[in-house]
Amino acid sequence: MALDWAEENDGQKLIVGEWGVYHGTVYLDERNQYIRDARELFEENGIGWAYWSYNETQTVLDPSVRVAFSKTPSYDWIYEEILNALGLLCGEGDINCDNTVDYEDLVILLDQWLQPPDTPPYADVAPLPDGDGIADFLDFSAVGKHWMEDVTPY
Ligand SMILES: [Ca+2]
Ligand SMILES: [Ca+2]
Repeated sequence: MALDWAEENDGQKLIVGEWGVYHGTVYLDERNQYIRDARELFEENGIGWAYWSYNETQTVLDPSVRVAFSKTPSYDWIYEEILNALGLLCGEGDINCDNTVDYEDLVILLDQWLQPPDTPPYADVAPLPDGDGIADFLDFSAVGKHWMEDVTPY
């Protein structure tokens, strides 16, 4: 419905702000899957997103160790699995951040071949940590290095 509206209104851009999953009622694995599915759906449809929140009820932090609303947060509080589901922490060569390097990553790379990063997921994954502004043989090498492997960033 919203995508139809955007298309009918000169391709207006959409953004989903402050979305997330309440940690108090949903198991971590289910939260991660929902977050991954939603983020991928947004990105596949060119929809911007902003995950909510940093240190509150839908946090990316481990509620068993974090201090809510702390002014001195610790990296040790972070659920790296959630950052991975958000596409913010991917294994080497895993362009679409689904923890596997396979044909889907190769298709994305070929679609963006010799182009700068434009639309996520970005094929410019090499050199680590943030790429070099173009999808080329360095990125192909990262995909080839882990071809058909399961990769996780943690
Ligand atoms: Ca992948
Ligand atoms: Ca690159």
